[in-house]
Amino acid sequence: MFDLQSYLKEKQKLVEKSLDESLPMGKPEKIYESMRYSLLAGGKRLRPILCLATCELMGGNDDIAIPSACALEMIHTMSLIHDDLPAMDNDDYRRGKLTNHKVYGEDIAVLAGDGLLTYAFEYVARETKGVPPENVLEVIKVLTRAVGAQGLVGGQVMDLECEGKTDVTAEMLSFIHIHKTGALLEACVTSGAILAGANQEDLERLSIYAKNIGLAFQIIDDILDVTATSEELGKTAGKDISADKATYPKLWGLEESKAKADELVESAIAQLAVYGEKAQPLQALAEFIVNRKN
Ligand code: GRG
Repeated sequence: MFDLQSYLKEKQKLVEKSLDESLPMGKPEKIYESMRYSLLAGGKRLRPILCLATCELMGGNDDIAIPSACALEMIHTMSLIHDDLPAMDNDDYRRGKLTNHKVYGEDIAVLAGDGLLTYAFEYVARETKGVPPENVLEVIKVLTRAVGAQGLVGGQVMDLECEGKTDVTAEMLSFIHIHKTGALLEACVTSGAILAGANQEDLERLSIYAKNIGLAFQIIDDILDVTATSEELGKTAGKDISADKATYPKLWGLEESKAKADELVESAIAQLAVYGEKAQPLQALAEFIVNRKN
């Protein structure tokens, strides 16, 4: 019987250690402190773990995937730092700690995000070992696509544009979620597969898995914003309502939103059937996404 809790614990330990080593202090100290403050602030480390799990499923190992796994967490962390800025969502808490700009000031927080984003790509290019260079290049392509206007940036802009609007449609909401959250989660899965040398058929199957869990992840995020406490979330709960955000619970209600997330996870898991028992970690991670409490 696959034990997700011990799997997560083991992989989280590896990710924490690798992240700590990936970004040693440098000069000027203030920027390194600020980057490390957010990068090492905890979090579920779901993105790096998805990359490691997919790489393993496709016949690779942690050693070849860990630089990309760390880079994915650097990119995710930068997006959280910028998302929390007063010009964006204006949050005081993240991962149970004061947000980066609350500790280091807005100027340094912007730069810490920029520093983490650029370093992520240096880190993949510099540290990936035992993978053909064309596959490393492909991973960099996948990551850049997930970050830019075709991914996180585009999703965030649409999110900002929809704030306070009463006529947001399901299509607009899906656009936000697919780009703002789904694109990076998809990149976690596909980069892990590419590093292991997966073929086109596997890549397409795993992309569908990832697209489904990506959307489910953000639906659950929206639900938790309504149902969980700030202590459970490590950030201010109820923020979507106070900021008049476009969310699934707002459009469909809580129950239908949860049903949609369950349906998406079921479709994701269906893609894994061909891999049998080997896919247990990816299956359990998909289930974790809808059952999580933060
Ligand atoms: C990428 C250049 C560039 C700019 C950033 C601010 C921004 C553009 C995009 C926002 C992206 C964002 C914050 C999306 C929300 C994703 C999300 C659901 C985050 C929560 O993820 P968890 O629950 O958090 O995995 P932990 O703390 O566990 O890692």
